[in-house]
Amino acid sequence: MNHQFFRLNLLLIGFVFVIASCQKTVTPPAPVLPLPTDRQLAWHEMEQYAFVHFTTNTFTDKEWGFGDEKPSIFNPTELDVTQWTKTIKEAGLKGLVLTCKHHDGFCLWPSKFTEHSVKNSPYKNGQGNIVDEVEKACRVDSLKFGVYLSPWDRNRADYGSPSYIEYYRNQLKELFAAHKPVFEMWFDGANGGDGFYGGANEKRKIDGKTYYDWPTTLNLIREMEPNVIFFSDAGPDIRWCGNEQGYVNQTNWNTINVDTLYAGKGGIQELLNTGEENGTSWIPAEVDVSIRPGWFYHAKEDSLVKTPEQLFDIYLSSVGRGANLILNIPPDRRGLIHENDVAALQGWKKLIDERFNTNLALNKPVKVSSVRGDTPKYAGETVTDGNKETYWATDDDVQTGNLEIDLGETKVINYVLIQEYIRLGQRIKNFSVEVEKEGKWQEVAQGTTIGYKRILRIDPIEAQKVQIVFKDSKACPVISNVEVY
Ligand code: FUL
Repeated sequence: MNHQFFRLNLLLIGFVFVIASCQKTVTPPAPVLPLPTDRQLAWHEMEQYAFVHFTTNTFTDKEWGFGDEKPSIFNPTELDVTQWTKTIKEAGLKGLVLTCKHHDGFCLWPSKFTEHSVKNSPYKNGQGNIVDEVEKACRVDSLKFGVYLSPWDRNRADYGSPSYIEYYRNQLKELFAAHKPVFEMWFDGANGGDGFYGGANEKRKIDGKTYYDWPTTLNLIREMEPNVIFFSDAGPDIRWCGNEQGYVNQTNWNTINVDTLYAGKGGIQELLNTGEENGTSWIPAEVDVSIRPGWFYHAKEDSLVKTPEQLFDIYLSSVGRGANLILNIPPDRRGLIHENDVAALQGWKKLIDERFNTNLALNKPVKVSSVRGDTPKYAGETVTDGNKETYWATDDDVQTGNLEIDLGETKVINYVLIQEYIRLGQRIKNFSVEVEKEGKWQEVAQGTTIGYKRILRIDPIEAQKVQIVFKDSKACPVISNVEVY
């Protein structure tokens, strides 16, 4: 009897042990700091949106208005903001940032703090409000709306003195009270010195670091719009990519040291272009580039609109390198996006749709070098399940590894897309893409960082199996998605 009881007990203990080990909880990888905020994550997911430059420059054929332009010259005769938003939406862009005021100081809304605005222009006999019209059209087309308000103002007599800062803040308050939500606020660092300045016609120098007292201004806006993303050369939410040609470096860290940025040391543009592996802040890059040579519309540039193929290259060197793209599309003097620009955008969208039409890796089996805690939660198939919230990870002490995807049949491969689960930080430093040829692995592409998204173009090659080899990482790899086209 005793003996039997002992055996029963043993059985029970064994059973409990089996159950416990089946349910063993494997902790998620520890985050690699710094991490993106929720609003930065939402911004990453937008990937691409439009910039719209429109002001008196459109009518004077200038890029930087001096500030002495008469509001009477601002006369778009066929302005139709719904044509802008329709074009932008159909191009696959997710938002629109409008130059509510550029360096010339002319306001596209009837600001109560200045006479230098649409209210003194022939547009709608001074009754128009282009900021409002654009914002409303964005809502109709489900585009997010963003604001550009140039800190440098070549029209204002008091530019350079404390009263201008009050003026600037009043305008921000005016804009943010009237328009909600605003997804991005673009602070332009340009400050060329000379200007009209209420008739002074002189050069004015300000100390960009102290004059604007940015912390106070940003707090003020943040209180009105908690989720707004601030763009400037140095962040705080997103950074300039260091050029206006349409690319970030192949190595693109979302992390950077704010100290280095503000110190304004030599090589700052290069630094902005790459970020810093051990940067202490998450400040990802935004690539700003115009569809034309200039930021504003000039008839002489009608033949110089970027081709769909050029725009596609820009897509790969911005979104395809883990940055976001803000593509400028400037309306013409009629107040419409020119036919050539519309055609280029349509062609570009067609290329993207064609080239990324069928994800050959979707729901395909994945063999991996190892799985975190040997649990299905972190298995290889998480990268082909079409769900960005699930991810493959290895144990903490494993910082290399590979994912092998079987496409099921031989296909021509042109692009490989990889995403890190950046909610846990950016990790990968070095990787390669290989395809199986006659039983041997052949390297077809190699890369450094991944971040939110990395797209590699490869010379078209036929293969059934593709593998990604992670060679170096700041911590265990955490990969949420792989697509093959
Ligand atoms: C620059 C400005 O000076 C250009 O005119 C344009 O607005 C561009 C986006 O930023 O700093």
